[in-house]
Amino acid sequence: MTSVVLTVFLGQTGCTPTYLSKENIIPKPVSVVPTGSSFNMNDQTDIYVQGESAEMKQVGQYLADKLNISTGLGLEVKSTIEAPTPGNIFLSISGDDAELGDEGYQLTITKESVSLLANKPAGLFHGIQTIRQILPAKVEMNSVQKGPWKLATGTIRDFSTYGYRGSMLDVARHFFEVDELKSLIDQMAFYKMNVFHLHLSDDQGWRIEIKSWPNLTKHGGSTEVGGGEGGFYTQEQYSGIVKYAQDRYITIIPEIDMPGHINAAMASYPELNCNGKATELYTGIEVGFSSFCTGKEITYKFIDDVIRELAALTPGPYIHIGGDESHSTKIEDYIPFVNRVQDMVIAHGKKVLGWDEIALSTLKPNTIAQYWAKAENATKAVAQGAKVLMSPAKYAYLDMQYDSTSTFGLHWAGYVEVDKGYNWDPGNLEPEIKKENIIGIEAPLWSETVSNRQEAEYLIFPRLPGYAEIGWTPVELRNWDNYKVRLANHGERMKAMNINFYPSKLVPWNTKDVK
Ligand code: IFG
Repeated sequence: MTSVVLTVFLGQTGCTPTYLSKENIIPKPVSVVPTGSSFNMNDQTDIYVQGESAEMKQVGQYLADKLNISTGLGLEVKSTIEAPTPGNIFLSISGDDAELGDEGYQLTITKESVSLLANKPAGLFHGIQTIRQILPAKVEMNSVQKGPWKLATGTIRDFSTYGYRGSMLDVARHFFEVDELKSLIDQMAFYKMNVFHLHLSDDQGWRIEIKSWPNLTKHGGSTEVGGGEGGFYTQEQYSGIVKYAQDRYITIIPEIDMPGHINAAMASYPELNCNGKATELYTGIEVGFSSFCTGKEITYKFIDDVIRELAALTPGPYIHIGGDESHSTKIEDYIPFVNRVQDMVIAHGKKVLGWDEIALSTLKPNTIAQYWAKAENATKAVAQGAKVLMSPAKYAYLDMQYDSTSTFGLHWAGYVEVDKGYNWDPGNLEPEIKKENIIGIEAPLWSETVSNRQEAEYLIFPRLPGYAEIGWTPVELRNWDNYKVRLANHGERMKAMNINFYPSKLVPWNTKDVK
């Protein structure tokens, strides 16, 4: 009787610790077992990491940095061999919890301690995002906020459904500065996403320095859609972006789109053109008018130089070769071109990703087809034994308008409101594409209609957390009515993170300000 009374009493006074199962975690964890009490972080709390490795200390420091700004508690990171004294946070690695895989974690919170356990540091990093999300939203503010800083007690066991959970930013149509990319990387990390695909070249711009072909950025990077000044990443800047992402367990996949979407290169080097004349720079938004001269050997020398330099800047396993909308390349030229370019990427030690049209060629064993428009292409890829990356434009294209009134975006694939972006299952979308054929999901943002972080965020949020959940959470645990309430409670977190999200009318936002 006493315990019931106690619970009721606490409930009435409002000091009942929030129940772990009532927290608004996105992606939804696989299992949450609440125990109904709370752990109170205070200025005696520190973060202990198991062992002396630099990576463990770096993960611990990431958590400390995320918490110290807003709590002012001055959490320090310390090394230890065994569990620390009560009142602290403990990050440790175990090798024998197979179900968690490389990215999963177990978070155990009692009144006395917070313990985060994983097989790999990546799992600890993902568990840290969950810790952030079960603290009050004001923890994301970038100035000291009043406490208390309570964590509801219980155990969370969590791991991902798909290994590839990504987003893409088209930095070719409009150029985005390094700090804008880093901001998006931070936001993706918060939702446990682990791949960031950069669309680095297109008709309107070439955005990555290639030392053996300097005019690509000098001339080809000098403009953008609408005629603005464009821009590009030096190899040093690009390596900085790769490291920033890697420190957040996010893999960068660079894309050089070919043989179409290649006007920026054709404008930069006359010798690449069949007629020996450079094309004009292009600042419109038409597609399909450009093509490599697939019959000239210099084309393959060029491509090999580009892939060699890009591979040296890419610790990740993939280089994306594009292959989409090659309407100005004859199919009898397209197929051998894609076959040959796959071999070049592999020769430089990388695996190939390409848009679904590449399935018209002979896919090499590890090549992945990115399904965006034609299911029959993706089905051809599956028939060749290839894996498919799911980016169906009518559900996952972040540049699709929310509805006919929304400010930015296009609508050639239809309108994608927040519920439509969430309410689909990659493994049951196309009859021929089964879950076992799917490597994961990616939500691309094409930038014809957006040119800076605020405009991009209007399209990316609040849809991105939904794609993160589709990639992470088992489909049996997902439903829109439950998700929209959790998303609504992320409104104050996105505000605290200064994210310019679209306030969809389909989400019951808790409009109270962050406090
Ligand atoms: N399709 C083109 C993109 C971009 C997009 C805008 C792909 C693979 C339409 N190719 O999507 O370059 O223009 O929604």
